[in-house]
Amino acid sequence: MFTNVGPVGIPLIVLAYGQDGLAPAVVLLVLSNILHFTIGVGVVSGRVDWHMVYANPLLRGTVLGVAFSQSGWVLPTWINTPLTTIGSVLVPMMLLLLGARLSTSKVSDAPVGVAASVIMLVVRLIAAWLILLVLPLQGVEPGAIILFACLPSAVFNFMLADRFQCAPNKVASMVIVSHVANRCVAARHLAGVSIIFVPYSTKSTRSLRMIKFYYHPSPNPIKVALYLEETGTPYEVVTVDTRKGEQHAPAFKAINPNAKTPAMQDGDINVFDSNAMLLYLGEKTGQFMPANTPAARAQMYSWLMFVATGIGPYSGQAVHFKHFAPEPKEYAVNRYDFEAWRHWNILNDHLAANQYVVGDTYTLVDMAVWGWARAVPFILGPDAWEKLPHVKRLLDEINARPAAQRAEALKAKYTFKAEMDDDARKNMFPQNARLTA
Ligand SMILES: N[C@@H](CCC(=O)N[C@@H](CS)C(=O)NCC(=O)O)C(=O)O
Repeated sequence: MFTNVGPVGIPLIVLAYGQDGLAPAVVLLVLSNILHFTIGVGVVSGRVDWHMVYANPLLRGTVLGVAFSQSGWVLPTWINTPLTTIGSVLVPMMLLLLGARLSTSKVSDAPVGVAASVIMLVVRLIAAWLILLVLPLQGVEPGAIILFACLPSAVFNFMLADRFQCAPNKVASMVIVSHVANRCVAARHLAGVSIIFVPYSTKSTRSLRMIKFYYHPSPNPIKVALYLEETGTPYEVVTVDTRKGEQHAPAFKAINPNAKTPAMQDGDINVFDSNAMLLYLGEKTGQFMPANTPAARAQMYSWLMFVATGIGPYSGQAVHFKHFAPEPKEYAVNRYDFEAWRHWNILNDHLAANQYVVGDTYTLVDMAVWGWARAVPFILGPDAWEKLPHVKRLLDEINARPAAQRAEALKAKYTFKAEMDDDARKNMFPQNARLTA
């Protein structure tokens, strides 16, 4: 019995591993399809019908796909767009046709269906385990193999059994039972309480699913915490106590060479700088992004960079000179207080005419603003909110969101050094060493 790689396997693996899962999924689809129409047909009919193999559209499509990708050919848009549209329509149509075809079958042998489904699952998991022992698979590949072992049986098994009259009712029972069982297991796995995957979930499959979030309770990390919370993205916190100097540890600098928080590891992908992380997560999840139009994306990039290069750095320097720098500092305080106010006023004016930073939906740019807006009285002074009512309105609205409360609550879960003593100053402001040298 071959598994349902196309309609079930590919969406499932892309759901679990994102775009990284697509390549191994397509390779498994092509391999499984070729085997199905050679060995599979041979088993049910007693001989291999090579015409069936050559006429297989998936095989022809694969040959064309490989030829295009190797040669660098690109289809003109006027062919590519209608073909993509037809392809998108054909997938649900194929599912409907397969479902309709299956509905004409007789499920007369449910016990055989149950027994065969259990045996197939066990055999496939053993085979997957052996493959993992023998082949040096990397990245998402081990997880993909395990996922594929758990797929239900393809409807094609029934169609071929029916065509060659090889126990079609028994095969129909196996297909139906395995689909029902698969839905239960997949739902449990995606809910994070998998029973089947736990013993087999090698380090790579687990770490790929769980983002490592390098966190300190300060404005830049907390905006990313908010995004992770808003999207329900699973993550594990790794604390970086910057007052203790943990940001300078070589292991952390291998992830963020800039030696600042936040940073993250998504499987074997490292991302650093809070705004880059927001964009990375936005592209990965597709959530809290503005409309996918040039105009909306232009607004997103412009305002995100305004926060990244203006609001953040000027606010940070204003805090530094007002609260931490030694005297004399009048010139620096004047410059950074002036620039911080100038940036916050620009944002306030923009928010006077717009509910959110980018148009009328809450996006990752509002989250980037939120990280710093929480600290406005510390940055600009206790009366600052009187002059920035529109920023305050956005801050209050985001503060009321449960995700924001969960992001804020992270701070209380971990212990960080609170004192700004000589050691903390040495770790946070290493430039001072040049003054005493
Ligand atoms: N551009 C970076 C700035 C990161 C940054 O300055 N992080 C601060 C916390 S908000 C930090 O880690 N400071 C410790 C240090 O400067 O040593 C970002 O947006 O992530």
